[in-house]
Amino acid sequence: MKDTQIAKFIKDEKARQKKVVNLIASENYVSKDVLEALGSEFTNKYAEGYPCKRYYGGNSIVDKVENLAIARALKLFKLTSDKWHVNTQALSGSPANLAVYVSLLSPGDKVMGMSLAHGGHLTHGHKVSATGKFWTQVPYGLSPKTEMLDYKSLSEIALREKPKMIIAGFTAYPRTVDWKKFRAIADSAGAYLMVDMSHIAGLIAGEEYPSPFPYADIVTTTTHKTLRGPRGALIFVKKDERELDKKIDKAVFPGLQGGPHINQTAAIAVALKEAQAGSFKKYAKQVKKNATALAGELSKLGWRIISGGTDSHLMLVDVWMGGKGIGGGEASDRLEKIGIIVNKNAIPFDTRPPMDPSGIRLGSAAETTRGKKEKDFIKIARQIDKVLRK
Ligand code: DSN
Repeated sequence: MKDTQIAKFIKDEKARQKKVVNLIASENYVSKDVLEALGSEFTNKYAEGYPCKRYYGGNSIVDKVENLAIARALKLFKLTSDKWHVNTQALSGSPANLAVYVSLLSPGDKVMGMSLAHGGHLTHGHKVSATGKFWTQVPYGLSPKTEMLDYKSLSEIALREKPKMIIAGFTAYPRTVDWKKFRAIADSAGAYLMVDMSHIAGLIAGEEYPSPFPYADIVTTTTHKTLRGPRGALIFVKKDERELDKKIDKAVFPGLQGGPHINQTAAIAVALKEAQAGSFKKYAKQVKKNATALAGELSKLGWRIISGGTDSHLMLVDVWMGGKGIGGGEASDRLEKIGIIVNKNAIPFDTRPPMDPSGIRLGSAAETTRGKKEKDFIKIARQIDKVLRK
């Protein structure tokens, strides 16, 4: 590369990534093939529109790429094109979710989503997000007793508020979600059910987490977390007489975006193929085993794990422990000093501010990609314990 400044930054970042222990639950390490596709000549191409319906010439190869990405996405999640449609063009998770709002709802409609403080995402209707400014969030949270989803209370909220859409799927909820119960709740309120499976997509692909597809109307996902692809998103839409698929496509383009990033689509296609391999199944299994080992050891060492454990790749650790410990901000800083990268995170019913909450969120996906096993995660837990003790 001729640009020596950027070349140096790339080299430095590569070295940093190699050196640290990465426990950011939403990050992962992609393959060389994914990087190659992302850095390919497809970045030069404008492709506004959809396969065989483009506004620019020269898209015959691009069409093949997008069609292949769609076919691989369907295959990975055991879907067929007569029942499900896939849009591969949303640039990342937030625009994908916004496209769902724009296509299914009218401004001001009620959307029932988990509050950010309990593990929902900004785009599930939080007031600082466009989704909370133009639509009305009906928030739900976790049970104060179990710190888990309480479907009875969800059902009561849904029946009382009659939201037009219910969102299931979270950024900081470690437990298994009962999609079937969400479907029943959505039906009782006459609401669409949207599942945001961004965090757990790789676990679902590896059959380590229940699939939401038998129950959801729409499933969105980012492609760069447990799925281990490039940054990007997919929107899966159930095909039926409501023709939601056509609405979603229109909302993405021309509603919210111009030309898709076909280099990104090509890289997503590569990742989707990688995720079909037997080795990815093993990976997903190990991700869960490693998270269980990390949570188990931290718990043994006296740290409070929110909800008592994890059924996925992530966990929330209460490092404040009602004043006996330290804040999440300080915890994250202390850990970074010894090369362990985490993010500070609110815990349910947190009494501390978002910039220095009571918890940290830990995930096992990235370090599992680097080959770490349970014994390594037990060692990491012991390092964390040593550094976080007051
Ligand atoms: N920032 C992502 C996460 O860490 O979960 C969600 O957008």
